[in-house]
Amino acid sequence: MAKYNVVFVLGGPGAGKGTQCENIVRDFGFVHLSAGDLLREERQRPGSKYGEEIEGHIKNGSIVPVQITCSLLRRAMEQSGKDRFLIDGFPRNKDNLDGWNDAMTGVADVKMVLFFNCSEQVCIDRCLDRGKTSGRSDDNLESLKKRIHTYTSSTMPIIDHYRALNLVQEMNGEKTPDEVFADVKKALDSFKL
Ligand code: UP5
Ligand code: MG
Repeated sequence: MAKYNVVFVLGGPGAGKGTQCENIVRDFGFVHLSAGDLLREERQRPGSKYGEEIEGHIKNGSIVPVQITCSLLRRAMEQSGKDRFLIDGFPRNKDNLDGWNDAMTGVADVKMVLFFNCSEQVCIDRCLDRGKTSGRSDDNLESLKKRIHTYTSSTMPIIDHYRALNLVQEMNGEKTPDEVFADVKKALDSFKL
């Protein structure tokens, strides 16, 4: 049996992944690891070799090479001392998926994928609204168009891959946060880890 159990949390930019992960942590006791947050921390870390490379990808809405992201995730998993994780915003493309499978098969079992489905316009409106205060270098229209393109062309096929494995629980991410969380609860209750 693998050491870790993992739920991947996917959806477009601003679909509500982070918001719902906070709710899940409160009620279900997972450790929340946002790949984007880990990359933003690594970007700021003095002495990091990857700072500029990470910032270039974030601004462009493109995807950081999996060796960087997966090693940040793995280290955070090991350092937590826990065994159940919500991995938010990863894997986003085939490189991510292959790198994860190479490094983590036998170490972590992917038990479920929570997918927050949200229209492009709602995603854009939410991120632009958040951009008024977030300080994120990618919450602007130019970056958002690229983020949406990457999501559609590279991340949707990963969701489809997990759908074919019957692991995807799809939520309508356009409902209110409380309504979305009610759906999340049903999905997690029906699937005992
Ligand atoms: N909000 C949330 N839910 C709402 C609801 N139901 N109704 C109304 N409003 C709602 O929410 C976004 C905003 O919407 C907030 O203001 C919230 O209050 C409101 P949030 O929960 O933050 O959405 P989330 O899906 O987490 O959006 P986020 O912008 O974080 O998603 P992204 O996937 O774009 O960002 P992430 O941080 O994961 O990645 C950023 C970049 O890092 C990527 O573009 C990429 O360049 C890089 N990256 C990698 O290269 N590899 C990785 O593995 C991960 C990231
Ligand atoms: Mg997020």
